[in-house]
Amino acid sequence: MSPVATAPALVAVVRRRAPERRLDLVGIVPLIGQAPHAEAWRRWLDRRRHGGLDYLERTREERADPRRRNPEARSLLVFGQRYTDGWPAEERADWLATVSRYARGRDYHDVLLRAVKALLGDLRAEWPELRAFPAVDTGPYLERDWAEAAGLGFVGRNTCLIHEALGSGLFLAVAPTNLDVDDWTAVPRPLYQVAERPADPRPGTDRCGSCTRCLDACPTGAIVAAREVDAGRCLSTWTIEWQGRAPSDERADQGARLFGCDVCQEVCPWNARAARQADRRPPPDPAYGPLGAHAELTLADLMVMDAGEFRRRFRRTPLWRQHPEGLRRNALVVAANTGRRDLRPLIARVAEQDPDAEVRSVATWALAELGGES
Ligand code: B12
Ligand code: SF4
Ligand code: SF4
Repeated sequence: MSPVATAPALVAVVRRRAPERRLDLVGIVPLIGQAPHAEAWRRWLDRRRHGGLDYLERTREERADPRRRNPEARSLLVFGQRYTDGWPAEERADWLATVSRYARGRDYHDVLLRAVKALLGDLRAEWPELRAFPAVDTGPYLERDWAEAAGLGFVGRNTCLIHEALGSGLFLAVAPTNLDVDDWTAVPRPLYQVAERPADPRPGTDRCGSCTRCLDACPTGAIVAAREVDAGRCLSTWTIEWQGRAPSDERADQGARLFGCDVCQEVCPWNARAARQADRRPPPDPAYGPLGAHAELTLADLMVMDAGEFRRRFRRTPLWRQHPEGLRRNALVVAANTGRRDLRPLIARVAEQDPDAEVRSVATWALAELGGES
């Protein structure tokens, strides 16, 4: 039997509990069809935009329609949690400045999932038959598409989910559930938000307006069209997802990006606006702030970090998604691209002694970029 909530009862529990759970956005949609942009998703795969991320292709139809994986689901809860409030100017000068802002603290898979499970526990206290299957990132769901449908924000031309007050520095999670609502028309979109949005002077218009800053600024031209990223060209894929190889012709485009890329969010006016108004609301969960232990490290340490040290340092952080070889390779590319001639003796040693052939080859390239052996 599916539990049935009234809209006011659902709103009451969510609005009372979400702030305690440090969730910034919560929404719900009835699960009565495919994801709203399922066709755009299929087209994206057909155009081979997934950059070798084969797990996406393998779950093609499950992602298009969550009822395939969860036949008993009646609704989909969607959650958002800030990791930064807008995009305040970069103050760091150490290696962490080369790491995307989402990845400087604790692993969001753990932090957000814990918060979501806690809120689901709150809901279960009210509707004991509630069954829910929460997923952060790794489930076969088009999280941005559902977040937009549930009223958490809009999908910008950079493909990010943007909340009009909070910007796009948000993680998302979803949970298919067996919860039904007696009157879906009475459900507010979203159920809860930590910050009110500005009144929209032009309802119904494309929130990006005539802006194309993200498309113009992307270092690799990965935003091939509005709301279409070619993952194979995205620096986020190169630096986080691709373990063995680094595209040799385009290493210079990586610039000073060690892990992930924030350019298409840094230039977004919605994030500048969010940063200006950040003092009007509670700060993001401190779990996403830079970890103290990271301060002990330097770029040079990363170039020679072995698997044991990598595990000790990064096990519960987003950097764990890479392999130690991938991180060493990225550190070498950053050293070359930022003109770190002081690191040439160390890079020469890596070129000779690193156990990984790809890392040795990138080190040789980096030495050449830096003006030969010292
Ligand atoms: C694969 C993946 C990537 C790939 C591909 C990204 C991409 N744009 O497709 C790579 C490795 C490049 C990547 C990079 C990043 N990612 Co990522 N990624 C994912 C993952 C696992 C799947 C995304 C996916 O299905 N892509 C396929 C495309 C087709 O889908 P989509 O981008 O979601 O697009 C949908 C919407 O655009 C929607 N849509 C809505 N309105 C409209 C209107 C029109 C006209 C159209 C055509 C489409 C459309 O339709 C599309 C299909 O449903 C999700 C988690 C998840 N399970 O959803 C995280 C996720 C999208 N990533 C996230 C993050 C944080 C990032 C990075 C910022 C990390 C970084 N700093 O390096 C970058 C951002 C780069 C970018 N501009 O997208 C967050 C996004 C949060 C947010 N506020 O949007 C997610 C949701 C993870 C999470 N749980 O928080 N990512
Ligand atoms: S994350 Fe960087 S490389 Fe990827 S689309 Fe955005 S700006 Fe381009
Ligand atoms: S930079 Fe401009 S076009 Fe890109 S997502 Fe932001 S508002 Fe939209």
